[in-house]
Parts: sequence; C-alpha cells; structure tokens
Amino acid sequence: MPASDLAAIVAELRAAESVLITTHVNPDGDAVGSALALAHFMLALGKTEITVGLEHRVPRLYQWLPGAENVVESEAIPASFDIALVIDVARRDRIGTVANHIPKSAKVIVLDHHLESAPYGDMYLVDPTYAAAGEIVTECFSVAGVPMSMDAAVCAYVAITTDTGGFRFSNTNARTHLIAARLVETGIDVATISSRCFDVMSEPKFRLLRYVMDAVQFGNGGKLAYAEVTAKAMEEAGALGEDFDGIINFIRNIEGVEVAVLFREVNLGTTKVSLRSRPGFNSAEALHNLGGGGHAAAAGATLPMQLASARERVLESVLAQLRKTE
Ligand SMILES: [Mn+2]
Repeated sequence: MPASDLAAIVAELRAAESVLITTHVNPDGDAVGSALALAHFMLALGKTEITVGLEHRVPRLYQWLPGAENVVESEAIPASFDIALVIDVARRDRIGTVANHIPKSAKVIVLDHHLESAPYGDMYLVDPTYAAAGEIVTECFSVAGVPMSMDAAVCAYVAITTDTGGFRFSNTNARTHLIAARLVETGIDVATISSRCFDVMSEPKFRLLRYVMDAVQFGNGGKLAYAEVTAKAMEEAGALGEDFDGIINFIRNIEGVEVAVLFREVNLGTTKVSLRSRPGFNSAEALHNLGGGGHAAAAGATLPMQLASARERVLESVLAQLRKTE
C-alpha cells in the first residue's frame, strides 16, 4: 500500500460518517493525547459518531484530558463504522484486542511517527520526522482549515510535550515549536498542563522510582546502565505499568551513560524491556532482532521469556552495538 498525503486522508475523514479512533496498548501521553485530539478534530468536521476505543484504560496521569471520560474498552466498540483511525502506532499487533473489533468493511487509516517499514492500513501517513503523533493531528486541523478548540489544543499539547520530554529530547525541531505555538495561541494554560504531566508523582510511582534507583547496575565502563523490577517489587510498591513512564530517563541521565535499559517482569514468562539512548546508539536497532520497535533514542519490546533470559538476550545485543560504536 503506498503512503498517502495528509490532504487525501483528511478528505477521506470528511467523507466518513462514523469513526473509531484507537492507539497502541499501554498508551502514553502522545497516544492518549493524539487520539483525543483526533476525536476533537472529527467533532470539528461535524461528525457525531466518534468512538475512542482502547484495550487498556487511560492512565491516571492523563484521565483529566478533555474527552478522556468518553474512552471505551474494546468490548464497547460499535459493531460497524466507516473508518478505523489508528494513531501513534503502525502495527496491527500493537493495538491489542481492539484489532478484533475492526470489521473488514471499515477502512483503516494509520497516522504515525515511528520507524516502520511495512505500515498497517488501507491508507497511511508514517513520518518519523514528526516528534509526536500529536503534531500530525495539529496539521490535520490546518489542512482541513477548521479552527482548533482549546480542548483539542490541550490534548495535542500534552501529546507533543510528553513525547519530547518538554521539548528537550533530540526529536524536538523547529517545526515542533511552530506547531506548539499554534496550540499555545488558542489560549491553553501551558504551566498547568506541564505541571500535571511532569511534576505530579503518585506515591506508588515514588516508591517504584526509589526501588529502581537502588537497583541500577553498570556495564561497559559506565556506558551501559540497567535495572530490573520484579513483579513482586511492583506489587510491593503498589505500582502499575503506567507508573514506569519516564522512570528510565533517570537512568539515562547518569553522566557517561549512553544507553539505559529497564527490565520489568510482567509474569514468569513475559518481560518488558525499555531502552533510552544518547545520539550515536540506535535503540530501535538494538531491539529489532528481538521483535521490538520504536525510535533511535527510545525503544521497547515485550519478550516471551523470563526476566533472567530477557536480561541476557537484550544486554548481549546492546553490548554488541555499543562495541560497534566505539
Ligand atoms: Mn508518539
């Protein structure tokens, strides 16, 4: 399937009557923010049959976003709709159980910014030069020539500010700021949004952070830092998967560290791994052979193996790439 431009996609959305909007499992700020911004976009186009459906519930951190209260779980997705809009992910296997609720009759349109060689969808726009999927949604408003509501702008701003770490990560470019400026011009309260996204830490997350900081180990002369969290430690902290958001950055921030790896035991046969790296080390590439995906600076994978095996396999791949860059 050839890539489509945004004008063609917007024309398709204008012609639709009903739409399902979804994103990847374990949704982060960009996933939730861009999916909800898209819902506001469809509203701005005059559509009324809009469903935002996710396998997982909206993380606590983003439940205050305008429209988050309307998000439904897979089972509540209507039996039929014209278009399934998939945002911030371009792989069918990453939208979880939602995939089972997309009828063959629905056209699938994918909007994403991850490195993906074979995107899912009948139409897609996958452009890794965008720092966040929320930027693409903001472009939709411009392409369609419809005004952006403050609610839409709040959602898109959360998407962009979280995926860029507050406009600090290497994916941030001039266009990111230009797009963000359009959002700020709607009158949104940047200070309050930023505080809600970055400053507020739940007690379980604080306990998880304390645990991880204590568990960090180093390798390769300090260029590698990694930590692992067992299911038992998670339970003791009272933490959920969403509480891991951002924790790995503390490890990558240690001076001299080029790649940070965080392992999380989901159960005895499943381990999640996250990678964050500095320029020069490609995280997505390091996890490619293990079925992972993401960006050069940030990538992740879910491995069907126990913690110790996952640690061995991932560190082997990471160390091999570290040696290549030396
Ligand atoms: Mn994203």
